[in-house]
Amino acid sequence: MKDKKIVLVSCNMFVDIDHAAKSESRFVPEGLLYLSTPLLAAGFDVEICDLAKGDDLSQHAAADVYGVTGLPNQYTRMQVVIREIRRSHPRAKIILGGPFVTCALEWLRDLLDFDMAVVGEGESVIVSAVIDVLNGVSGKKVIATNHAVKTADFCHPALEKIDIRWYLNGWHRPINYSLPYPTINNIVLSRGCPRSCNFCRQPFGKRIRVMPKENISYILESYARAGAKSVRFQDDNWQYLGIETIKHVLQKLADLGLQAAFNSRVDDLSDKFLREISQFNVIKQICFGVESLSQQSLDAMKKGISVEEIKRVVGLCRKYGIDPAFFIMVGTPNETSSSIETTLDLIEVEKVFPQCTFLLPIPSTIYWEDFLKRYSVIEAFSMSDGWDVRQSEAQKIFYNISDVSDRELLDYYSRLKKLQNNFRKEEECYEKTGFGFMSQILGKSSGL
Ligand code: B12
Ligand code: SF4
Repeated sequence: MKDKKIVLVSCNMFVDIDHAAKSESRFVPEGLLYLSTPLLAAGFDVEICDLAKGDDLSQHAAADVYGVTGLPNQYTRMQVVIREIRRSHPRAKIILGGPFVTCALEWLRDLLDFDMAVVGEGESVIVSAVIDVLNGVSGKKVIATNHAVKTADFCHPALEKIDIRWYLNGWHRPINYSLPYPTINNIVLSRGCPRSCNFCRQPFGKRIRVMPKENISYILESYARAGAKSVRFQDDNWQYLGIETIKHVLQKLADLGLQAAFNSRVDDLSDKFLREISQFNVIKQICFGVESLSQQSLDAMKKGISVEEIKRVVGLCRKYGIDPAFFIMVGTPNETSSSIETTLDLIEVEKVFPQCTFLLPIPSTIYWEDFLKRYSVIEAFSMSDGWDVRQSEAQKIFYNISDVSDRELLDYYSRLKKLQNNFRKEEECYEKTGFGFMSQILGKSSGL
């Protein structure tokens, strides 16, 4: 088994793209790096193929096993990758995993061609899964890991398997205006969320687990050594890390000269906490999963927060010199013309960065069940691919459960996008050489 080659594939994604400069934001394939570590320790030859980077599957010599990951709007791209593997390497085995597979296997099982699928965290089972498929196990076998990684079992991500500098040289996302360039756009230090917002299907279960401090130091030191000036933590809620770990992270950031942003719920953020963290002078922005400023919407989505709390955290952040940013979902249930205007007013007056997307029904949520009353599973998956771009191009909302018309939601979305421009800074330092690749992606995206 030791001479076997495993290629881990991440599908490409369209997140923030600077069409004028022909550059795109870049995201480290973190999940695949955590899978690589046990595979390398078991003696396998491991390669990462990141299609967002312009990697071509054909550049990777034939592998014995391909592991393929994806997000819920990558169905079409996963399908293309799987077909390509089956065509060019018919004897190779395919293992699927990742957030999309974890919430949608029930529907993907009949639609995608694979040998084995892993539901949940992959690092504790990937070696045995690979050995099983190499020994001939097939037939779409499913392994459910039940959120198996315990704090003590967290391994280091195999950062040596990627060119970190490439990930640093992408377009500085508009939301990164508070952070110095270059930025690592995604680091996750914790797993699990005990809440139950009904639009969400985070893949790590309800039990919170936080990485050991030593692992965190390794990750931050590696990125700083590669030239990062800032990092964006993507934990669902940074409060879950606990104050001891948070202080360790803040001290490490200060020692390494890194600045940072993190995500938080509004109800968990106290004045005392902000006072403590602001003493380290490294946190420049906090992003809040606000979704909507309609209390009716928030209640319908079981978000468990109030409009007053949202307004409160904006003031708190300003008090401590930290920029607040909002994640907004366009088209939430019960959204009205008046709540849209309230949201836009607050964002404009308080100068809050609005990161926005149309509400996407995620498989296994009540919205997905409802979406499937209107479309077939294949239609629903295909529509999700390029979700925002396709709706803007079609000037049609694919899933409108708000109390306003499609036209009003499209107008709301474009007004939020325009407000983002107020934060835009001219960056001359990012790579603009991705022309061939970008035009290829953009061509594909407009043809979707
Ligand atoms: C960072 C992040 C992003 C980054 C992308 C980072 C990246 N390189 O993938 C950005 C900002 C681009 C992003 C965008 C989106 N995201 Co996002 N994102 C996250 C976030 C916050 C962390 C993901 C992460 O890095 N986790 C850490 C790594 C270690 O975990 P992991 O990748 O899941 O990998 C583990 C397992 O999944 C598994 N695994 C992964 N791959 C494979 C492959 C194999 C073969 C195997 C065996 C196992 C396996 O093992 C890994 C180790 O345990 C999660 C929230 C969360 N709690 O997960 C949301 C999340 C994944 N995103 C989500 C969504 C919906 C989106 C968007 C579709 C939002 C939108 N409407 O536009 C877009 C899609 C972008 C696109 N495709 O064009 C949802 C997905 C829901 C679901 N269950 O599928 C999540 C869970 C947020 C949520 N709570 O709803 N996202
Ligand atoms: S939206 Fe955030 S707080 Fe709500 S369940 Fe998902 S990860 Fe947890």
